[in-house]
Amino acid sequence: MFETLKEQPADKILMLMQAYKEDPRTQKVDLGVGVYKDASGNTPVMRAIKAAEKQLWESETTKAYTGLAGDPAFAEALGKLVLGDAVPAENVAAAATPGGTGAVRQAFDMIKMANPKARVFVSDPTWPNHLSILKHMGLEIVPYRYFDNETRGVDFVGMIADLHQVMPGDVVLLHGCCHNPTGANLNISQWKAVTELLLEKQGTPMIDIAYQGFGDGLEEDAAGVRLVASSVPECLIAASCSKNFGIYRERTGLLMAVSSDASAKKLNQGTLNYLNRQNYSFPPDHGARLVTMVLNDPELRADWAAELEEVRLSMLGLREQLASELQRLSGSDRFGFIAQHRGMFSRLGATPEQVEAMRHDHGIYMVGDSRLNIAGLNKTTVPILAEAIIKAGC
Ligand code: PLP
Ligand code: TYF
Repeated sequence: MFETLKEQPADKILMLMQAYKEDPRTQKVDLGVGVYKDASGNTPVMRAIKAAEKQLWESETTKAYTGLAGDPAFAEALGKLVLGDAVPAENVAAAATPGGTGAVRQAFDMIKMANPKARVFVSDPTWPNHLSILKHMGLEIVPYRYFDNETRGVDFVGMIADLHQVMPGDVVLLHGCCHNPTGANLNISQWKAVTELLLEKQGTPMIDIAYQGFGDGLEEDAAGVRLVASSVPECLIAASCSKNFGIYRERTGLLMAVSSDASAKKLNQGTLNYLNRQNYSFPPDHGARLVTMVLNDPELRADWAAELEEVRLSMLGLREQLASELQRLSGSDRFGFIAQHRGMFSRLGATPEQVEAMRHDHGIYMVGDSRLNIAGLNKTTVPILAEAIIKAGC
């Protein structure tokens, strides 16, 4: 029967990862997949995570099942990290999921259960997995303008104009911070304007937050999510711990369904539990447990926050170095946006031919849409990239 299956398109980011590995050149730079790398190209296990793992190994007495929504202590700790005091805990239903992707998938499933005709508004561009999962699930996708190719900032006028099409029962997917793939983000007054528009149009926000702490800081990066969650009658929040806890392969995420009064929590919680059970029963626990331990132990938490801050500042330093190197080589400020963008990614705005030329001539691997992972750089490779960008005619 399987001969009826069709070839499915591969993930371009993951394909690029493979192509990089297969490139025999020694002089090559991987700016593809969104994984943090230190100056020597390693993706370290964070100190607090290592310490928590050691403690866990010594203290864990059982690996019996947790609950369908995972350990409630994880939901509480991560919920608080994301939402702060923006909404009372009684209004938040939550379920642990396999990574942020799992949370995104469960969120779309919950939307489909509630309203199979929901249209999901997504930024143009967005993380390719958003589109691929929505397509797979048969939910209608409506792109909204987001990136201004001239300024490389947010096309806010276009975004607001497109979100005027939202109708009751529709969902608007927003990136909580550190927009993937562009690096261009809403400021807080723009978040306010979007929130007001969604209230007016009665659209439901869904926020995907996968890089809290990678942009302007742990609290700053959550400001938009908190504003939305405290203003609207209901919203969904998909949070990932892959990047900010460096536990990519542990598959740790949380889906939260926030409502404006506690009465909806029971129904939302039951739905999240149900959805987990349909897909994998109990979510993975190891990463979630480490995150809970780190967040609930003042010493581990302080060390984690300090290391995360080092990571954030190292990426900011690379952004500034790259922007100033490009200013020097081009004699213009047209690459200033690189220092303005936040998070791991920046979209350069190069053509696919220019991206290919940088790969062919200089061994520089970035995603075809000219997204580059800033964390793939170090002080030595920044000038190599800057020269390649200028030579490619960007
Ligand atoms: N959402 C966005 C926008 C992402 O960039 C990512 C990737 O890291 C995720 C969600 C989820 O990642 P993971 O499933 O590895 O937690
Ligand atoms: O955008 C990225 O590079 C990260 C990692 O199917 C990623 O979000 C990439 C592709 C994918 C899952 C995760």
